[in-house]
Amino acid sequence: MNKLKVFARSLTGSLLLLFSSAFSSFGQNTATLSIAGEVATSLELSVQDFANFKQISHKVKDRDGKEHEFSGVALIEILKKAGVTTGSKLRGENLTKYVLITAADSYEVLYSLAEIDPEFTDQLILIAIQKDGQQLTNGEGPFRIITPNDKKPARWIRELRSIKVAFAKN
Ligand SMILES: Nc1nc2c(c(=O)[nH]1)N[C@H]1C(S)=C(S)[C@@H](COP(=O)(O)O)O[C@H]1N2
Ligand SMILES: [Mo]
Repeated sequence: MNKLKVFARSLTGSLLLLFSSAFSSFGQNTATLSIAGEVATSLELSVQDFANFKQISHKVKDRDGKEHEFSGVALIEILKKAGVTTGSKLRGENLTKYVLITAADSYEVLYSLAEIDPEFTDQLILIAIQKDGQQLTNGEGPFRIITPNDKKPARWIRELRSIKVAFAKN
């Protein structure tokens, strides 16, 4: 084989590699989730980071009555990791803190800390990363809140990107 042929071959090989890696990541949403505000440590979490937390699955019915199993990590676990005032610290003025959750489309929803803390409630607020065993796709993921206890899914925020903890009072 002459040198030109070898060169052409390796060039084709690297181009193929380049395209295949570009296409395999195509459609895969690598957006991260930030946790900031009234926290001890701000966090920036990827889907991969979620493997470091306790995994929870929950079956819910969507608006058409179809059942789906969502899996991920409880919101409280992420807040604890960021050092938010939960448990015995959730008293006094800390009870005026809220969690503002913002999505890629600027949709926002709010929960009070007491609504999330297991010393106040048994309800689950899940940050799902999978639906029926598959990673959440664009338009829904990579992160979505699931609050099974809410009678309507308006706070089941899709594509959440940021969680901000703040004081409601001045
Ligand atoms: N990011 C984002 N999440 C959102 C909304 C939205 O507009 N943007 N709409 C909410 C409302 S009002 C409803 S009823 C549900 C609908 O969920 P579905 O699209 O899975 O049926 O998503 C909620 N999550
Ligand atoms: Mo809605």
